Amino acid sequence: MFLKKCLLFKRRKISFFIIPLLLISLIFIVYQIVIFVQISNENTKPNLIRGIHEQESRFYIPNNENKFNCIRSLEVIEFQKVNDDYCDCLDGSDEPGTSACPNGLFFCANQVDVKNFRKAVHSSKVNDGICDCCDGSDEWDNNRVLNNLDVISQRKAARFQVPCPKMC
Ligand SMILES: [Ca+2]
Ligand SMILES: [Ca+2]
Repeated sequence: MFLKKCLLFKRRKISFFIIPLLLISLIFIVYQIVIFVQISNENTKPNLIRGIHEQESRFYIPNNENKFNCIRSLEVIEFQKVNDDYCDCLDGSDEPGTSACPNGLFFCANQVDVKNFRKAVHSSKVNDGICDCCDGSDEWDNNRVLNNLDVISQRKAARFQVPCPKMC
């Protein structure tokens, strides 16, 4: 009888330590998995600069001297001048995400055309207050135009102003 009680007591004592230890281990393992998935996702995502086509992302990596080579006009500028809202390259390639260059193109973040290419809009349409990309990515600074139409008029015209509704 005494031996049986001793065994029962030992089992309770062991379970008293084992269950919290298992729970802590489980939480630790889940935490490690979450961290691993986050790191994996960050490494596989291309580091896209606003407004560029992903096929041109290889051009938007600073060289060893932290410079950017204009894609077609071949000037070399400081990499920090990319998307600084001032046109430095003759071809406009340093301003893919702003309206600074008159000859630039802005690629919508989540919209493709009928040929499954990312939709491009002229750089003059970036932040002009009118939603040209269905995801509103061309209006990233959310600047409203002065004379905002009511929503019904916008729907009738099938043209929307900032704030852009999700249309993708
Ligand atoms: Ca620039
Ligand atoms: Ca626009």
